[in-house]
Amino acid sequence: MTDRTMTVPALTALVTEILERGGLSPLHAGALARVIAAGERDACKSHGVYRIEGCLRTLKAGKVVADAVPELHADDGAVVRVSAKGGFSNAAFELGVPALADRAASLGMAALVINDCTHFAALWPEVEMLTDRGLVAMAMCPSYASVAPAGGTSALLGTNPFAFGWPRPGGDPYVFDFATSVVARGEIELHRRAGKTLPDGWAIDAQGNPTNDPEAALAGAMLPFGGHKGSAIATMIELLAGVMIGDLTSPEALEALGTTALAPAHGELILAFDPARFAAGRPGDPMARAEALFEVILGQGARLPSQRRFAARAKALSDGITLNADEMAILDRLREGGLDAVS
Ligand code: NDP
Ligand code: PYC
Repeated sequence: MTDRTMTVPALTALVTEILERGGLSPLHAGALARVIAAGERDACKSHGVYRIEGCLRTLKAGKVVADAVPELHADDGAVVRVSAKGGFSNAAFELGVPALADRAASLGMAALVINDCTHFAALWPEVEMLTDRGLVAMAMCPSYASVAPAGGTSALLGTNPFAFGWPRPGGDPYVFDFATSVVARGEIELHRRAGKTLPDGWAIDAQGNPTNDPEAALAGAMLPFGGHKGSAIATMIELLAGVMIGDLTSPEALEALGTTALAPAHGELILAFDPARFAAGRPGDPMARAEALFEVILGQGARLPSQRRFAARAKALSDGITLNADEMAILDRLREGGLDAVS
């Protein structure tokens, strides 16, 4: 088996085929394949093809509904709800976006609440779907207890991702998307697989002592980014995207799942704002003022978040995506063996 380069549509089709072979309905296989292929396209390895086996493992364990049909509940109000009915979050998000965008355009702001979903994905594809519609967006969700609160000794909070997007006329949006742990848990797993030690400050072991060993980190706890600040933001996400929307917090999600080897089930909260409505009557065009701010950031030699990702995207769209021999071997094994090939 050697490295292989393929187009984004070819990788999307291959991942769709693998997920359908594993038993996911075409609705879910397509939605998952789009975000997984986008992860590879944008060089976001922690949420690329490496996630396929975890999704199939979750399916094999009976912890996600393979053919769930998400249900939309929207009225004239600012809160749009989608029940994922125990399926993956991605199709539920795609179902909710038109109603969320419509409500945000007519009310100035709106929220999409997704309940009862299994969530494994990066959030930037979601905020980008909203910036593509001219909206400012935020997305957040719990995960499962795997991060110690600042000053604490054991896993309680999730790696709780938070993403923000601001549309930029004629260009890529301003987007950031990060775990509220020092890194995503996927990075620890990728270090373990590569036999690499962890940098200082990423994790503690099961006894609460600092560790550089990925195995000990997975058995212990990750640390929040920025000490007490990341810890507080992660806690806010437990409150807003867990407690407030009547869904599971990260410790509850871990208790329900019983393991961190599968994708967790909980809810997600997405907020959308129409910037023109917020700025109405005030001096200055918000889009132009934002551009001026970005220019000063870049003028200092700093880079904007997602710039690396957009550069990787441009390259992948012109040259294709290259997967290494190990990644291709996993894809071939899963395509041939379906759920029987899931380790
Ligand atoms: P990273 O630390 O890799 O990146 C965080 C953000 O910071 C990105 O937007 C990145 O842009 C930006 N960035 C990085 N370096 C710089 C820099 N020097 N200057 C300006 N911006 C910079 O992300 P994480 O490891 O924390 O998270 C990775 C992914 O994992 C996220 O997409 C997140 O949604 C996902 N995740 C999902 C979870 C879930 O439960 N579903 C849980 C936890 C994480 P760029 O990409 O261009 O480098
Ligand atoms: O990378 O931390 C992570 C993660 C948890 C659930 C999905 N991704």
